[in-house]
Amino acid sequence: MKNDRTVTVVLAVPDSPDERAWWPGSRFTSFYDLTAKSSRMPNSDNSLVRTKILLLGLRRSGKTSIQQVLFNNLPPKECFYLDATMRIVKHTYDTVIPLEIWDCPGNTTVESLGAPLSQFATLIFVIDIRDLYNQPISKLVEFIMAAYHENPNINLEVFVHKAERLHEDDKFENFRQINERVSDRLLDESPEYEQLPLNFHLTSIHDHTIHEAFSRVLHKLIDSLPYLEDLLNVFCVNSQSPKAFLFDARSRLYVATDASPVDSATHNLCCDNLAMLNSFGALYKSVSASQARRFLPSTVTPPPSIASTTPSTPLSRLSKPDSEKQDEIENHPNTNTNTSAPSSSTAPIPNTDPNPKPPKDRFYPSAATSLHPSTPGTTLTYNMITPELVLLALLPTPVFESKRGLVDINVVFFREGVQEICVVEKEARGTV
Ligand SMILES: Nc1nc2c(ncn2[C@@H]2O[C@H](COP(=O)(O)OP(=O)(O)OP(=O)(O)O)[C@@H](O)[C@H]2O)c(=O)[nH]1
Ligand SMILES: [Mg+2]
Repeated sequence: MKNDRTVTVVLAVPDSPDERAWWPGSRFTSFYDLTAKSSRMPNSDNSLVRTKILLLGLRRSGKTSIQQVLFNNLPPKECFYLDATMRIVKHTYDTVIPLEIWDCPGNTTVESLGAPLSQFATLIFVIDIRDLYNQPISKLVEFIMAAYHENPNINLEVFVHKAERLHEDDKFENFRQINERVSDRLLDESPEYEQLPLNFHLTSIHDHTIHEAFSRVLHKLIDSLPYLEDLLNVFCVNSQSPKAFLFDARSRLYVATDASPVDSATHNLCCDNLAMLNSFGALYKSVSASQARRFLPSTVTPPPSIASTTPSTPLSRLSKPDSEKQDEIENHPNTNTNTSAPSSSTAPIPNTDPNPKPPKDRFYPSAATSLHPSTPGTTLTYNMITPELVLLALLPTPVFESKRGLVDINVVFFREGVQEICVVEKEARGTV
C-alpha cells in the first residue's frame, strides 16, 4: 500500500512580547515526511500486522510474570501464584504499534516453536540471575544461532532477571559472568558470531528495571521513533522542560523520550506518578467533559483533571481539560496556526438527532505534581495525548506557573503531531 501522508507540525509564535521572550526561535516549522517509513505493510487479507516478540527462557525464569506485570497490570507479588505455561500463549497489546507477545513454555525448542524465527522482530531470552549453569546458556546459544541464520535482522535481547534477589556486588558479578559465558560459547561455535549485537539487561518485576528494559526493547520496533523524539525535543526546548517522556499509560513503558539522557531516578519517578494517576484517576471527573468522557475506551482509566500535590503542603489547582484549552487556543485571535484542529466545543449541546453519533473524543485530562516546594522547584506535568499515550514532562515550577498558556499550546501541537503519526502508523498496518 502506498502511503503518501505527510505530517506537518507548525508551532505558533506567541504574539505578546512577554511570551515571545520564552520562545527560543522566532518561528519553528518542522515537516515530518513519513512516506518512506513504515516498512511493515498490511497483510494481503487486510488483517492487522502485529509486531511479534518471542519470550523464551527456562522453566520458572519469569517469562509469564514479565508479560503479566507489564501488560496485564498483575501486581508483582501475585506472580508467585502463576501456573507453569504448558503451551505457547499469544498475547496481543496495542500501543503506538500493535504487538503480539508469544509466551513460551520453558521446554520450547527451535523445532517445537512451530513458527519460523523470521516472523519475529525481537527475541527476548529470560535467565534467572542465579542460574549460572550450562543449561540456560546452551539454550540461549541454540536460539541465537538459529535466529541469526533465519533472520539476521532480529533484535536479540537477554533479560538477566530476578536481579533484586542479589546484593549489588553479586548482581554485577553474575551479570558479567552470564554475559561472558554467552559470548565465549558463541565464539566457540564460530568466529562469525563475535560481532553479533546481543543486548543484556538487568531486570526485576519488583522495581522499574523491567519497565526500562522493555521500553528500550520497544524503541527498536517503532518505525516512527525519530519523529516522536523530534516532537519531544521541540516540546522540551519550547517549554524549558529538562526531560519529557511519552508513556504508554497502561503498561507504563515509555515509547519515546527527548534527546537528554534518561536517568533511572527520573524514569522511576515518572513510572510511580503514572501508577498513582492510573489508580486514582477514576475518582475524579470533569463536569464539562463528562459528555465526551463516556466514549473513552473502557480499558483506559482516565486520570484526574484536577490534581496537584506537594509533599509538605497539599494544594489543589484547577486544571482545565485540554479540550477546553484547545478551544480557547483556537478561538484566540492572536494564535497563529495552520493546523487543522477541530473547532467544536465539548460543552453539551441539545441533541435533536434521533441516532446521535459519539462526539469526537476531545477530553484530554491533565495533572501536575510539585516535586519539591523549595524555589525554584520542579513540577511534573501529565497530559493525555491519545487514549493510549500520555506526556509526562518535568518543568521548572516558575515556568509552569507563569507561562502556563505557552506550555498548553505546546502540548496541543505536540498532541496533534503524535496523533498524526499514530494515524500514519495505523494506515501503514491496514487498520484505517
Ligand atoms: N524475586 C523475583 N521473583 C520473580 C521475578 N519474576 C518472576 N518471579 C517469580 O518466578 C516464579 C516463576 O515465574 P513465571 O513467570 O511463572 O515463570 P515462567 O518463566 O513463565 O515459567 P514457565 O511458565 O514454567 O516456563 C514465580 O514465583 C514468580 O513470582 C522477579 O523479578 N524477582
Ligand atoms: Mg510461564
